[in-house]
Amino acid sequence: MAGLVPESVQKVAHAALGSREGDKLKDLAHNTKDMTDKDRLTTDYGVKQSTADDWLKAGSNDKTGPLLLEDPFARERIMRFDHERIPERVVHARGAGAFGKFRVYDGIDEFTSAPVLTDTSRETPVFVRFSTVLGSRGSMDTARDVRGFAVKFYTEEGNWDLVGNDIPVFFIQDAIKFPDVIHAGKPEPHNEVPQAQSAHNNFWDFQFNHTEATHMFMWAMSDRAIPRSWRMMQGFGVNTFTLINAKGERHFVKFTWTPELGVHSLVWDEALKLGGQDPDFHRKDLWEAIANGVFPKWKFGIQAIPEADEHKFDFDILDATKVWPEDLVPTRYIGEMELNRNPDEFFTQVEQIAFCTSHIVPGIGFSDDPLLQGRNFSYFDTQISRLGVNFEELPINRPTCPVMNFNRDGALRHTITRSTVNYWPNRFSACPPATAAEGAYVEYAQKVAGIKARLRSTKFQDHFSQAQLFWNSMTPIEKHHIIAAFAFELDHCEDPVVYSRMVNRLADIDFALAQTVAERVGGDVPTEPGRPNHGRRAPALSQIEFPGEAPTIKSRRVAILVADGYDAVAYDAAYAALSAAMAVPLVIGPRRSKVVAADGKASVQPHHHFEGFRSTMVDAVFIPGGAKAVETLGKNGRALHWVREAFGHLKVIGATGEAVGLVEKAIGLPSVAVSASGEVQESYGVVTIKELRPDSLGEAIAIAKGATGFMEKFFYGISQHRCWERELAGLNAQV
Ligand code: HDD
Repeated sequence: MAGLVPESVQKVAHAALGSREGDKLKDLAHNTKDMTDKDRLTTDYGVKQSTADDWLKAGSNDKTGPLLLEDPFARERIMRFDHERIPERVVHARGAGAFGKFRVYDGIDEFTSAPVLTDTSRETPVFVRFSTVLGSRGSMDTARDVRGFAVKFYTEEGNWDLVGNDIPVFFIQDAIKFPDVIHAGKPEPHNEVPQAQSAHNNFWDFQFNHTEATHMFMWAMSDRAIPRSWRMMQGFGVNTFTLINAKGERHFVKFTWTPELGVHSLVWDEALKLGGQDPDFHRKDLWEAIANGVFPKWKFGIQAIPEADEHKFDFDILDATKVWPEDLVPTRYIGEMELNRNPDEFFTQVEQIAFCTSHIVPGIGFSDDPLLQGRNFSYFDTQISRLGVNFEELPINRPTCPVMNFNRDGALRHTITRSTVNYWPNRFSACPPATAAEGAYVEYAQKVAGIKARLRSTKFQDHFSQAQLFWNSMTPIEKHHIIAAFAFELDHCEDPVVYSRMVNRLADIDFALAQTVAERVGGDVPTEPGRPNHGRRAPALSQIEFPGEAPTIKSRRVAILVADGYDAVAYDAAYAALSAAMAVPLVIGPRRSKVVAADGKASVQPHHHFEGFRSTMVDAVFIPGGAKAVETLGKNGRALHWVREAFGHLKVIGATGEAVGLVEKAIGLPSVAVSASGEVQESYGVVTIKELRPDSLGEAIAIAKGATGFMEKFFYGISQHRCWERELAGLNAQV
């Protein structure tokens, strides 16, 4: 029955069933039921029900009468409903995810014996959950926050959970501080305000009181904290792990995911508006991309340091508040992950998935990173409170390889293990421990020596060098955004102690940064730097300078604004070219019912109307000409706002014929040279031409710098995500 079971899900699922990727799908099939029109309503104990509408009553046709408690059907429905919720995650409550596959293409036998990272013929099924940290389960997707990036690899040797973030460092060095950093960031205890925001007194009070957080809060104020899409974020394991090879040699490693689509962010005003206009923006974005077959991909990279070199750096490589700069330890990309299947049911798959950093497979190990070791305790513990002690038995969590042991009982145990013994050793030699040759996890024989004390090594005490490195590595635009972010955040702190101390802390990073922010938010403007800036840079930290992949507009949403009398030839040409480039053209009109073209013959049914859908939800805007259409749009305040707001958010705007005048009217800036000349013209990301005809498109549209055609220039602009020159020139209208 069409629509009852999501089609996109079935399509990919069937394609994958014959492969190793399909192993998890086959496993899940044991617990998956499709609801069909052949099904009949039953109770949980299987008895068919005659109605879902009326509680059993003692009454008559004239008098309804009281409900009877004896009604088992009604009681079951209400009781089940009353208990539908489980505790939301104490952090990262808001999120969504998808299934996919991972394959290593450059096996790293020299570092590890883990087949998931060495066997290039293997496909490993994965489930990935993305999240925000601070907000509760119903909060908005676009809040300024760190994003979680948690990957469960269902390997043939057991589950490996790599539970990372989109920012490579963390606020604290030692796990014992986690409750403090989270309490300070979550809504304040007296009034539970604010929701999903770091812009409040307690968050910044904590940051000031913990100099170790300095590096991380710089990242959190950068554009990394307002991603355009989960598909356009990097992911980082953050902690230092180890890899052990077949010879028993150990390396320290950090893991990285880098997206095929480049690393891109929203602009802040847009993120704020989307929070209200489309709070599900990120989860819908992921779903839509997968449903449309534009599967997001990430390259998987490692940075490796031989055990013997552990102390060769001026930072401690086990300190999660530090990156390993690429000029010292380059990233080697060795594999690729693709997400290609949306979940069937949110609760049983996304809500019940349980990640544990302690879940690693042979060939991978922990390090003495004091944050990681605490995490290894916390995740297991939290799953017991969220899901119960048998959480690993839930379909989404259980491994695709055999599981057998003497763990027994507990709430909601449902594996039935047939055996007369439940202990080891036993007289039957049932279920003995495995040998190394059989693939047992054997701990690395690490030498441990020292005193028992609550200590942190000396190198953990440097809290500023890398905060400066990060700031120095930003482009002018990124610096501008960070300043604006501090100005916003500290403006929301009402306690002068909080904002004035924080402004002074900024002087430890950069004098000019501190001065500018102080002027905006109040507090004493610092008169001298807190400490000298070492001046070093690491360009790979900048998301604008980060070496990108080939430019693409795949999956970018492009609005085409129409009204009655639109130029159908330009519209058709643009629509076809966008679809061919795998972008998502969205037609927006004054109404959702049919809009007729200038020739009186062609027509289109818009996907949305100007009020219902906003410019914040698209990446670029195209307006075909047509005198009557443009006249209508020019009188429509919301349509004009659309163009002005898209311009203010630095989006590329394409206009042909009469529509060029509309753009001029909406943005009203003489410095943006707009003209409907015969030639293609481009000025600060506004691309114009007098007439767009299919023959002016060329055979294939090259998305490359320096291209000359109208569509090529428009596409290249979109592929660059935003027109930063517009912002640098101070031309973005304040919308
Ligand atoms: Fe954590 C969830 C990432 C430090 C304790 N964390 C959680 C999730 C992500 C991270 C992505 C969501 C997983 C999911 O989608 O279900 N956490 C990190 C990173 C950290 C980090 C990258 C620093 C390197 N976390 C951290 C510490 C502790 C925790 C230091 C405690 C000592 N984190 C938890 C938790 C959560 C969690 C309370 C809540 C829900 C869950 O585990 O499953 O145990």
